Amino acid sequence: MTENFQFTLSTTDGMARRGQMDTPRGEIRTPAFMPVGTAGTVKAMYPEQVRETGADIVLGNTYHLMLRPGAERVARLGGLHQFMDWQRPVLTDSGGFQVMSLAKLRKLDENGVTFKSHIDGSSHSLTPERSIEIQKLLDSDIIMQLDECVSLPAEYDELERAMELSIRWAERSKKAFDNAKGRALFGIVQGGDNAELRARSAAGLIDIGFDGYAVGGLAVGEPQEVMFRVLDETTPQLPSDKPRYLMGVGKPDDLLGAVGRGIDMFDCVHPTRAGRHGHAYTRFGVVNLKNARHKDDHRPLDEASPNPTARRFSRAYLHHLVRCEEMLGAMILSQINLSYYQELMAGMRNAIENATFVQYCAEVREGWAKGDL
Ligand code: PRF
Repeated sequence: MTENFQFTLSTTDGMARRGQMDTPRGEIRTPAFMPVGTAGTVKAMYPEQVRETGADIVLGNTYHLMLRPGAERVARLGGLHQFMDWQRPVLTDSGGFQVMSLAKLRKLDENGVTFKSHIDGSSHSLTPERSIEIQKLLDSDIIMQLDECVSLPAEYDELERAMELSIRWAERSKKAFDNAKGRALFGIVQGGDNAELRARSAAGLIDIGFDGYAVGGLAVGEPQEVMFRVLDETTPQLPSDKPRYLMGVGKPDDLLGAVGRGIDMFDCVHPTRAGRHGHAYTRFGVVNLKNARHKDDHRPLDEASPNPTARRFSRAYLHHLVRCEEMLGAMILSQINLSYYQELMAGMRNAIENATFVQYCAEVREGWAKGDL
């Protein structure tokens, strides 16, 4: 354990990196996948189950928690870790991205964003300073700057305006953060699908100086090959001694491709959301348990899985739970998907250590290509 946030890079294999973040609340092995715990819960999972899947850190959301139950209330109740009883590190997103995708009547200007809550229509505002204040009240370990994410495709002028605004907000965020002891502050690179804007964004953030650098503004409507091209152009612009976080990504194949392009951290609702919709991730790809072909299938999802839950229940039973919209179906499939994601991250970390990353990715993709059944 350490008093301060620290990132150590231990090995590289091509562009792929194996490292570790040390925080007062524990270590985070990288490449890392962070399950999303939007409202102070990784949906349908007990905190100890989240840990058992292999997660070192979870993500929380400024936007949701400021509206309900309120940041000041969480602080009075002892902070987010105490509130949800997850004692390991938490990263919180800054709120801007969620305002843009969820809130009503949004208005964005130089100072920040004002919006009406999607829950009760009440008015709120979020500035770079208030976002940092909320994330401190939540007692977040890794704090994100407020930024503006533009969905793709977009015009150059719009991407440039949002990127430059995000740099000015980065500067204000850094000032408000004020080197809070034991916590980290990450800047967010914007610039859409434009290499020159991405380079200017990275340079502006590096000038200000952050504990880590996120790549935002991807997985917002562009094809995977565009996202990969932007990563090829962007990660070489970032300091090699700081963690790099690709926000809101992704599916298993995105994770392999992004780690191979120098990304260290990910978060995504996909594994838990897909689970709640009856989709299971296995070594042989995605299984849609809603499908009638599973009705009489007594076999488990994967009899050779290292995850006991994936060996335990028959496909017929999982199909039944999903068809009946039983809560246990969502619980089991969320556990299975998060376990699969963490297996994949552990496999990549191990492969980087052994300098077999490319080979590992090929083997994993071969399994997916075989398909289920
Ligand atoms: N900015 C922030 N959060 C995000 C994104 C972003 O660009 C994305 C984009 N994939 C997901 N979450 N602050």
